[in-house]
Amino acid sequence: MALAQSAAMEAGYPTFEPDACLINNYEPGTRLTLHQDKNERSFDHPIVSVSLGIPATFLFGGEQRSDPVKKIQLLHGDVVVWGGKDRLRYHGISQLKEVTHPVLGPKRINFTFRRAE
Ligand code: MD6
Ligand code: FE
Repeated sequence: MALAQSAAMEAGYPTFEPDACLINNYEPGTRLTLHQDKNERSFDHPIVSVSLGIPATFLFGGEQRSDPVKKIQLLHGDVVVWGGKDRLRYHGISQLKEVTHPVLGPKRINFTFRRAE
């Protein structure tokens, strides 16, 4: 929570008060297809994503699923914040490689902090 709030602060969202955290557990070979995070009541708050374990390629697209995507390598401990005009951009995770992390093993854990209510 403290990490999420300090990352949000640094990214320009000083009033972010998350009330939910989704935890995704990924194994090698799994992926997360392009999607928008739209289950929250308001899109005025950012999403803060914390990644642990094996590397992943984050796909950051546009407002349409068919828009081109930017590929961003996420390593253990990386934090991504998106909000404001970028809050509803399509995003996803490419298929994870068959690798092992020295602490977590063959696994990636992602936390996304949100304001759901
Ligand atoms: C990630 N996660 O794993 C990005 N979205 O880096 C997400 O985009 C996500 O983990 C909706 C629900 C859970 C998630
Ligand atoms: Fe998402």
